[in-house]
Amino acid sequence: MESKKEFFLECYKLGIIKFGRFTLKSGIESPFYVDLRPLASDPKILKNLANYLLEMLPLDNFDLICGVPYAALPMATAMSLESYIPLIIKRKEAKDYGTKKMIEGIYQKGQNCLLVEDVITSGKSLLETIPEIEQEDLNVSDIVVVLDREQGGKQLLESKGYRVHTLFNISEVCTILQETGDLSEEEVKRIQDFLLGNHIQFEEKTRCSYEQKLTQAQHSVSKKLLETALAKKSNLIASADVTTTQELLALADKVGPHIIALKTHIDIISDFEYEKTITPLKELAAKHQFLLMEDRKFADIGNTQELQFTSGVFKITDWADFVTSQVIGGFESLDCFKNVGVVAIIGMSSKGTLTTNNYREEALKVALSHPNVIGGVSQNPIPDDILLFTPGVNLADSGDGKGQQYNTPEHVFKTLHTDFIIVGRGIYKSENPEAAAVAYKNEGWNAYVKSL
Ligand code: S5P
Repeated sequence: MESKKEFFLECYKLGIIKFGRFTLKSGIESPFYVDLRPLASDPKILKNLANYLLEMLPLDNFDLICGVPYAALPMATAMSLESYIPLIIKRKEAKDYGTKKMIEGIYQKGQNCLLVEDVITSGKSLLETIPEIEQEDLNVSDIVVVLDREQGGKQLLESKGYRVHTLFNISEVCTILQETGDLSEEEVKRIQDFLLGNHIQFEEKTRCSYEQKLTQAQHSVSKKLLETALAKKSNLIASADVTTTQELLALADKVGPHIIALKTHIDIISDFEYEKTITPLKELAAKHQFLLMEDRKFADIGNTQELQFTSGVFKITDWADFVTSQVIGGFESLDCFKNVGVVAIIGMSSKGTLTTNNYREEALKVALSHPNVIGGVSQNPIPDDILLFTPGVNLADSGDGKGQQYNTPEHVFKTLHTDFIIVGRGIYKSENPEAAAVAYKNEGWNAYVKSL
């Protein structure tokens, strides 16, 4: 087996400890959160874990093994398989029919049972579990624990005469993760403070204002968007998902004064003709001072994206100020968007989207490093370096029955620190699209100001 430290790092990769700001069941705020259940989903790790735990123990002492439900059940099972010590199962609640037994399996009075627990904090839950086993005339002398949160549990149980064997404790975990660069000195200090029982202060993360973002903005399109937002006191992008040129132009003229950009899906316009559709649209954009955002969501290799961007009937390169693009084709696939800003699709708003945590993390790396990228579309916060665009905003509905999921402007500004909201049907399907645009503009602006 590898060293204990290497083994811990393998476990850590499964996401068993998270650092940040968490509210525990008790209402206390903790700088870390532990959940060891993912360990059971990696058979090799689970088997190694069982052997690490067994290695610490005087095995001849035990006739039985029992895990505290639920997280420790697979651990206890794996230990039983590795050691041939029989397993018994403790129920969480007694059956309300039949035998009313609390313990399932084969055992005899007077046998000694090893108790397995995933995490020990104050020790109180173990002190509730032990009597339930002892009640069946079984002896408990030893408890083996995977992670000690070092909040008094070990001492409490030892003071009652139990031996507690712990594989990892949070202090050594911090040391390992500081060595690997996963934790900063400041974070470790905060965790130590927390373990000493001190009330710790979390910094309130504040959002950057449009003015601050404007001073940092590198790309001319980011600057233009931020300047327009400040001038119009609007962070609204209307999504014009209409299917005729006439509807598109009528909507653009009505909502134009209240928005910072009009988002198109130009390939859904059935009577598209460059001269009849784009030329007047560009005039309206100039008249009402909004930008044109083509939501093409490119998702191919660089060469194909370049052709889709510059050729065909739509000639997006000639008129769009910025476009959306997936980053699935990798960094170089974004090189072709030379004269526009790119908004990278980081996370989608639809139910069951494949833009999971891992995907978003990788997508962000591409987005943050590419000079053409001005922002990202996401339903999660993203770093302040780029602008956050959030669709899936609607004041009246929570979904559309086709997978779309909606939030309110207030929610996205407060929790995501979004920069711009994208509203489609909330505006163009409204009986009075202009009034709806004004309502979303005001809601969005007030929510932004409140979030500062
Ligand atoms: O994750 C996303 C990304 C985008 S760009 N979810 C989205 O809904 N969109 C787009 O935003 C979508 O293609 C549509 O044009 C608009 C939302 O429209 P609504 O009618 O649901 O507000």
